Amino acid sequence: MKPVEDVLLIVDVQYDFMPGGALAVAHGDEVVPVINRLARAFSHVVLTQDWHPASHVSFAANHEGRAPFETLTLPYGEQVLWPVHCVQGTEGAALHRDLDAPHARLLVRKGHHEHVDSYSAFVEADRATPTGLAGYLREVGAKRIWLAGLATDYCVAWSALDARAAGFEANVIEDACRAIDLNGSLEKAWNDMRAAGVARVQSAQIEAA
Ligand code: VGL
Ligand code: ZN
Repeated sequence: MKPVEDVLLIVDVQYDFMPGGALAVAHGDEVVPVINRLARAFSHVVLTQDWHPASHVSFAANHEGRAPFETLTLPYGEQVLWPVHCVQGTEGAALHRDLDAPHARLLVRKGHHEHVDSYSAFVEADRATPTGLAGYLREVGAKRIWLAGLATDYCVAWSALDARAAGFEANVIEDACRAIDLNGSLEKAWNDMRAAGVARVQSAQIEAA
């Protein structure tokens, strides 16, 4: 790891994605100790936090007669309708208290626009509105992004694809992630990532510099 060029991006390690949470990811809590070990190998760590208003367009509850995990066509494309999750300021939106990365430099909150979702930490689901993360990473000289967190097939995958699109090397640390796996989404995510040149790595391969 080069302190400037390698950045660990820790995606959405929040209570609503943990077992028992509003949008529980199976075994989501198991990423925490793996990520804590990884965080010690990186001097440059960035966090993301899914951060929706209660009125958010991605919530099934905000569409009359619609149920969670159905899809809806929105002006920017197909949107999965989710259970209400990660509402700004709620306990469920908080980062897991055992996540141990006190040296993290930046926290990117995403999904805060009422009418647009954002799985990606880089560009919102309208594929036009940047979060500012690519600009930040370029400005500090980052070259390689290492991704961990939740969920493999949504926010991690979209972030990895957009990291590549923004010109960074992207590496998804598989055992530091867990998936939602809705209608084949996990297999599709790995296929899309492979096609885009995203590397699939394991945490044991990563050594501190
Ligand atoms: C996520 C679905 C909805 C994620 C966030 O963090 O992967 N998935 N919002
Ligand atoms: Zn969300």
